[in-house]
Amino acid sequence: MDSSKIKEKIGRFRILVIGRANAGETTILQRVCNTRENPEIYNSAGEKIDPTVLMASTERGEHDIENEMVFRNNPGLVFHDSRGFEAGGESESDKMKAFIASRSKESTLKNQLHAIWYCIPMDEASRSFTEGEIKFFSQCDRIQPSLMFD
Ligand SMILES: Nc1nc2c(ncn2[C@@H]2O[C@H](COP(=O)(O)OP(=O)(O)OP(=O)(O)O)[C@@H](O)[C@H]2O)c(=O)[nH]1
Ligand SMILES: [Mg+2]
Repeated sequence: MDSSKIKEKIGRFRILVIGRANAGETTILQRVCNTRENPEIYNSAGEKIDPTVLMASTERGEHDIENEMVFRNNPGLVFHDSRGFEAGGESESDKMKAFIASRSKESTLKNQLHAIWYCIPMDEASRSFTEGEIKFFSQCDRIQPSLMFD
C-alpha cells in the first residue's frame, strides 16, 4: 500500500499527547503545527466546544481525553490531551489507560490512535520520572495495548 492510500484510509492522523500539567504540551503542538493559535476543540460527537466554557475547565486543570483538538491551519492532525501519571492523579491515568485500550479495539483505522507522545519536562525543578511512569514504560514495550489494561 503506498502512502497516499494509507493516508486516505486513516483520514486524519490521530495523536494522544500525555503530560503533566504545564509540561508544555500545547506549546509543543503549536510548534509542530507551526501556529500561535489555540486549537479548536470538538467533543466526541464532533460538536465544537465553546472556547469560553473550555477556558474555565482548563484553568481548573481539567482535560477531557475524548475531546479532539485541531489547529485550523493543520486539519490533518487531531490531538487528544491527557494528564500522565501524577501523584494523586489515579483517576486521570485510569481514564487514559481506558482510552488507549478502547481506541486500540476500534475497528476502523480512522478512529484508532496512530501515535502517542509522552511529554517529560526536562527542567531541573521537576522530578524526572514518577513511579507510575516507570511502571507504565516497563510494561508497554512488551504488552499489546489491548491486553495491557484489561
Ligand atoms: N521555560 C519553558 N517554558 C515553556 C516551555 N514550553 C512551554 N512553556 C511555558 O509553560 C507554560 C505552559 O505551557 P502549555 O503549553 O500551556 O502547557 P500545557 O502542558 O499544555 O498546560 P496544560 O494544558 O494547562 O496542562 C506556558 O506559559 C508556556 O509559555 C519550554 O520549553 N520552556
Ligand atoms: Mg495544554
